[in-house]
Amino acid sequence: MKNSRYVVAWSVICAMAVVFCTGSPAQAQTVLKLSEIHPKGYPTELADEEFARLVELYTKGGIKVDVFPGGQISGDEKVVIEQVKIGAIAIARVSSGALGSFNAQLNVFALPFLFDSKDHMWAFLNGDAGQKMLADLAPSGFIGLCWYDGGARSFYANYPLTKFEDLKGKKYRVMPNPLLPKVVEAMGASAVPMAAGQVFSAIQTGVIDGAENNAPSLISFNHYQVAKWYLLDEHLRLPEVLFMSKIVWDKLGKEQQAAIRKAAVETVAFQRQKWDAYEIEALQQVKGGGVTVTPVTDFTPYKNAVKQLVADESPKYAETIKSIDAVRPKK
Ligand code: BDP
Repeated sequence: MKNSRYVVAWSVICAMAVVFCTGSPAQAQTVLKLSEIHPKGYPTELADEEFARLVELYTKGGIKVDVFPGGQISGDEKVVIEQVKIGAIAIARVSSGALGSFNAQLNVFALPFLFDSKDHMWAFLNGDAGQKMLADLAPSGFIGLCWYDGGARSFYANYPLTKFEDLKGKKYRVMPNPLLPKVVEAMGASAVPMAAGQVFSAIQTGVIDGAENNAPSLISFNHYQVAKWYLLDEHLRLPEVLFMSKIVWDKLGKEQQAAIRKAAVETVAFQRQKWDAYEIEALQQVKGGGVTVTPVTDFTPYKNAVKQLVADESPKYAETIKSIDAVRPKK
């Protein structure tokens, strides 16, 4: 017990380096580490940088956010989240799919075909219920700062994958999350939970047949080089989350906390704009890289396959789903 308290205290010191510029506490600068799995220039990474710029501006140099892109801290978001939880890393940007293992309410996003469109998702995320989900991360030890766009996820593979039936019996990587394996299994494939950082070699060596993600990630993780078929079934929309360690947060002053919140909120439109442009460009790059991209015109078999799973799981998220349905675009 004593030991683990020591580890937590020491980690917080590491996550919150305080640099005394002139030796006078009035000019002390707190440096906070931010972990990002994607490389420099990726839409979420650009938003992290913008967030860092705004935090420094709004705290008048009192807080500096140091962004560590490309999974430098860890290529495993589960490890990153654990580190944020104990205060060893101050801030991270991860997928809500990964954070769902630490805060069950987020698993609602792991329900396939939950949102009709990007606009539908944002109508929910920007509304009261979406913002409350960020606030409700606190009991898990996190301060939710904002949502970012993560597009729609589709299956890709190292064998001809052009229709629903091709998924059957194949091994697909999923993010470690309680619900995601069930989604892939409902579609007829078997699910292999693994960290994003391991997927490239797992496809290359045939440990798995494929994975599922948005086009920008196929580029950023280089998966398009080893998986030459991409089936755009768009079964999931998992928003990205920027969040902070509650342990570190609680050590900051009220004004600093307000400055961080303001900075985060202001990066949302920025990230969405970068995302919208890159989503299109990345799909072009995937095609240019020799990947056979098949759009889905009839979603019926996909939706039918997960119907029972959605019916079984939905009651756990009844309130949230009610809010999602309330902003569903009229057909
Ligand atoms: C990408 C997310 C990233 C996740 C990755 C994954 O941006 O945060 O680590 O998916 O599948 O879309 O693990």
